[in-house]
Amino acid sequence: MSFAAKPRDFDAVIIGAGFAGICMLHRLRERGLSAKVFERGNGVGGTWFWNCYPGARCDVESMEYSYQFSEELQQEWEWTERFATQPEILRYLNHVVDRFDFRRDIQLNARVTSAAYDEAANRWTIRTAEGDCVSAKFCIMATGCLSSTNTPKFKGLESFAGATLHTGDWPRERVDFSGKRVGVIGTGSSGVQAIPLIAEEARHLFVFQRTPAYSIPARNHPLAPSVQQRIKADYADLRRRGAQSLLGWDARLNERSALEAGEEERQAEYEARWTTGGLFFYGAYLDLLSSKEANDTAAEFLRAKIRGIVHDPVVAEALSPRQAVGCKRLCVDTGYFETFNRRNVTLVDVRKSPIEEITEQGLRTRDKRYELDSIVFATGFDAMTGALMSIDIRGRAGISLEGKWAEGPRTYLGVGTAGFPNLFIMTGPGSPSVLSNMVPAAEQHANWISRCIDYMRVRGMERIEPAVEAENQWVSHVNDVAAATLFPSCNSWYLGANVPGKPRVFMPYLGFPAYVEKCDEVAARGYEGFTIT
Ligand code: NA7
Repeated sequence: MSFAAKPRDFDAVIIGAGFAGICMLHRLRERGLSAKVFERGNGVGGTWFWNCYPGARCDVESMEYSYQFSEELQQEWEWTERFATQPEILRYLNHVVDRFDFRRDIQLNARVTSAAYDEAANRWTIRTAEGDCVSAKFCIMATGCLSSTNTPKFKGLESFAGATLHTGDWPRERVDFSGKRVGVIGTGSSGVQAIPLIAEEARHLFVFQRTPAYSIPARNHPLAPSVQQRIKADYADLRRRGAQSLLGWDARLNERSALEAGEEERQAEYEARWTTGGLFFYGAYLDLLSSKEANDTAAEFLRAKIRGIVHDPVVAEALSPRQAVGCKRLCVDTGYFETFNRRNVTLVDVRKSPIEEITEQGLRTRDKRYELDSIVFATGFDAMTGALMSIDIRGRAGISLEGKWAEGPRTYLGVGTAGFPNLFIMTGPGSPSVLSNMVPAAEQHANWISRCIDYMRVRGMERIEPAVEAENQWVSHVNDVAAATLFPSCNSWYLGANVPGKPRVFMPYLGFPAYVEKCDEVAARGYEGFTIT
């Protein structure tokens, strides 16, 4: 049975063909529902399509950053490296789309501009900038958490005569920096990955840093077939360990407190994590993200590493973060701090001397002018809400999502929002999303949403939307969980603090296992907290 009525009507429209949209399509298709995916890029992949800057690489290990919905797929795909590069992830997603014949339901180069709910018809009307107009019973936002780029509105931005680039919207063709004077603004994960490679090519690289980043060496290496075979022999075990871990991937969490451990033991633990490389550092101690005193021990360890790598003590000091470790997303690098020992690299501390304007020739800080041929904005994203807000989403009685979320996003479980029936948000604010492993998080939502649709179909139900009280309680709970951690103590994109004027609200939910349990419980109780008719 299908809900569809006319050819341009679908059971569901999915907006976005990244990891989330693709597995959502799979789940709907296997139920025989009609679905259409709109994707603004001219390829699938979402954030992995757009972020093709030099050095772009996932910092969750490849074997865990992949789909679980098909055992055959899990078994047949061979990752080549411990941490996959952006091109390899894009190859993987294209393989998935072809292998399961998804492409025929995905319309590329289609930017959705509006989605409006018609109460009388109980249908959503979805329009694109290219002139498409379709209707659907369910509207599913798979628009991604990091897909709307943030370019600070510097004075004179338009006047620059050279090339401007953004890491999150990088040209498809190779950019050649050889012989060029390049400025990179921003030292978050994207800057940290791109800077070492741009430095190797550029005549001179100026790094404009506002907040120094903590970064752990990736220690990336080719993935030996024997290692893959061992994991594949019991893939479910790795997936189970991931699902049971706070962050949704197996961080090998040490259950001890950093403060219980003696100095020697702590140094050994941190050293072991540093040597292993990657985000395992998060798992060093249970209280790293909740106790400032515990966190200080890790911060000092990481600052000492920077002092040990960077030859010039003044530069090392400028590169040393003061915020809590992990408060802003921990970075993972290959040769980042070493890059500042190169003679063609200059660190510019724009916290001390802010960027005042972009000029025709380059950039001017309060104290100095820099002549540049290219400026790379590694300035991040309007995270978690930006892509949703770029679409005019209207619910019951024409209320706009933008209006409803003016003081910050409000959702129930990050998956629905009161006043917007039959609208599902994948990895939305209020769900673990960016504080977990995005691929299992997206799949968990695809599974939950599709089972919810099953529940409705079996019972002849037509509408689902969160009850306001349930939503209010959930928003408070998300904030309470965050308030018990060090996350609110710095200006991160988790809080929207990187975009001037954005409400300061902690958006993701910390705790993948607790979240999954809650979602399952809600479903088992007949979608408790939702009004379902
Ligand atoms: P991030 O982590 O938001 O980093 C953006 C960087 O740009 C960060 O260093 C910012 O400094 C800097 N920035 C932003 N605006 C300005 C202005 N106006 N002036 C100077 N510097 C600025 O984005 P990424 O793309 O690196 O990473 C996003 C996520 O992708 C990452 O966390 C992973 O999950 C994958 P600030 O820290 O705000 O002082």
